Amino acid sequence: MAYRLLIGQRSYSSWSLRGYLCFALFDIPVTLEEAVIYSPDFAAQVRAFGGGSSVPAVATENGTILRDSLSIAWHLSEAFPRHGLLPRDDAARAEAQNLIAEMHAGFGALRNACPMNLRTAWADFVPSDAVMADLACLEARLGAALEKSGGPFLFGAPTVADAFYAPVAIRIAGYGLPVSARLRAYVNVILALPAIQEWREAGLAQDEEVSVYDMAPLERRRFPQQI
Ligand SMILES: N[C@@H](CCC(=O)N[C@@H](CS)C(=O)NCC(=O)O)C(=O)O
Repeated sequence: MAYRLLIGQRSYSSWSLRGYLCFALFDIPVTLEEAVIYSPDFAAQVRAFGGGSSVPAVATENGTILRDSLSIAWHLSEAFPRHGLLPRDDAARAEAQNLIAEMHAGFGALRNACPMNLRTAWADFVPSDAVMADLACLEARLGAALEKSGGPFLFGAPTVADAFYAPVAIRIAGYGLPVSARLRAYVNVILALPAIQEWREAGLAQDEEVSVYDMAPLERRRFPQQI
């Protein structure tokens, strides 16, 4: 089946990255098309693709449009039941679905305070109490999954849960957020994924800086390969 995936700038679009990883981590072929977030053409680009008002969006071979990262994940997990998008074990699959839903609906303080940025890291970021509360929740949720599975991914092998938490790992690395040794090891597993490295390289090569994501007066640092 030939899928088309509409994404925003790779350096910045965390939801696009989640959508992309739902294909890339499971070797599901997809053709990428690009829209430019914060450009005057963005709404028309998404409309021309057939999407809603945001990226990612997916067009299936028969023209069905999936206009949200969560519907992309559910569709692919049903269309490719043998590709391991969700854990096979019933309890693990239910917990993966919990984590995916919680990421999609929550962690607003962390997401707002620390926009994903694969072009640069920021020095001396001071997390607010609300961001620290999100980090504590991440420690509890991801820590429990990693302890149970033994890692290196949340449920042992990569699943959609890792696709959904990858941008959080990138934020932890980019803003130097304080995390446990267990979470740091998980962040490093995500940063080392070839799919993440290729995505980042492509973004560095072609994206222009978007001022909305500038965290000045924080100082820029080279984005780390590992933390
Ligand atoms: N609920 C959507 C959220 C997608 C989203 O907010 N995407 C951002 C880019 S990361 C976007 O398209 N922003 C531009 C806009 O909404 O105008 C999903 O999960 O796919």
